[in-house]
Amino acid sequence: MRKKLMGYVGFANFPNQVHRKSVKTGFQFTCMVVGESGLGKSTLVNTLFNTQIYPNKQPAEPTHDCPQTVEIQSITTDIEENGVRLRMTVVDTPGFGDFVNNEESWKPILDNIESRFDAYLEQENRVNRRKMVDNRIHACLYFITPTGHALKPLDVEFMRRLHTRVNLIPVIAKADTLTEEEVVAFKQRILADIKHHNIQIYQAPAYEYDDEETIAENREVMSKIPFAIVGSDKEFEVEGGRRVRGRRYPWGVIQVDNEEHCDFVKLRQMLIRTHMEELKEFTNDVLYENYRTEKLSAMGIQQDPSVFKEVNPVQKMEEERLAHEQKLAKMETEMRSVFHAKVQEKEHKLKQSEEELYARHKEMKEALDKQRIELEEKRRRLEAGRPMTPEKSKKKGFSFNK
Ligand SMILES: Nc1nc2c(ncn2[C@@H]2O[C@H](COP(=O)(O)OP(=O)(O)O)[C@@H](O)[C@H]2O)c(=O)[nH]1
Ligand SMILES: [Mg+2]
Repeated sequence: MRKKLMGYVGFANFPNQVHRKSVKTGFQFTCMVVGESGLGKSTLVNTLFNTQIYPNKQPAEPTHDCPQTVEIQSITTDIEENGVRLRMTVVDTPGFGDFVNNEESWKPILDNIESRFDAYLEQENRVNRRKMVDNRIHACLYFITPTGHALKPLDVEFMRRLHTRVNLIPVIAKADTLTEEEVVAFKQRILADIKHHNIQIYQAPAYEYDDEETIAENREVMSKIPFAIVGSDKEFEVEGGRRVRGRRYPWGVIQVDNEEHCDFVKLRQMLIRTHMEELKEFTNDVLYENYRTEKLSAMGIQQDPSVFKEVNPVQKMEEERLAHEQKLAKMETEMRSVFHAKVQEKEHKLKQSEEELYARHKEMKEALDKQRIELEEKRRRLEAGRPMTPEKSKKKGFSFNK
């Protein structure tokens, strides 16, 4: 039920308070990148934040012993833009898919994600919860090899294992190696595979109170998934003397920040400009919450339903709506009966005055008739030649001389 205020109260200023608080505390976001070696993960992260988060890698010596497991490396940087601070953590997973047998490549990554949930859960159970550190992974960019065919078993396995624990955002790596048509066909094939395997990739919620522009923008961003991306931290000069980030080929420069060349801009827009909070919220409210419930019930902790009566917001809204409707209906019937009574009263009054008028009319008519008869009588008497007394005739204005 929406109530209108009679005057200014001040809570229209809430968004400003939230704004001030957020700017003061800063923002924090953790993103994971997963994909086989050499797909451009490190390059993309550098491109995304326009900084050298990762130093240029020196290729390992041929004799160098390769690590036998997937490593998890995390780098945190503070980035500032217009006075707003963002603490960005990128979790890289070198070694994923690099082995002869990649069957369990997903395992160390899942373990890492869950141990971050555990750490958060442990903090929640502490006596002092004032200093909570949120190291949970808010988004996972999964790099798909630009084969132009379909998802590989490794891709399907990883996504199937991880989709209930993290916001999966699939991206087509090195999209400059595919033609425009190949990208379109590959995207369709990837989405079909994802659907076939019942994999839940990140889906942005739509809000009915968003303005049309925002809805259209979100739809546009979502329609690009899986994002076909090109990464580069090198700049080149293009015609017109502009310097752009891109990759140079004998036939031209592919521009990272040009939406006609790749979906990099859309990916950045979604991750940073439009959906960062959304991704964090979904991680906290759905992914983490499910993990927590599973974990606690596995430990034999059960919720007493009589103590925590869960409130279903949809049901509650429905109840409120019903109550509101009933109230409206009641008000309507009341108003109708009042109206009816008023009309009846008015009608009654009208009828009464009509009768009165009619009675008066009758009375006056009778008086008039009576006078007419009298006059008639007098006239007849006159004509019959019965003279009147002079005084009387003068009074009446008659003249005998005539
Ligand atoms: N064609 C192409 N090459 C890329 C792209 N991004 C990175 N590379 C190159 O791929 C190689 C591996 O990149 P790197 O970021 O180290 O990959 P990582 O192992 O996934 O971190 C480097 O030589 C990059 O220059 C891209 O979008 N297109
Ligand atoms: Mg790397």
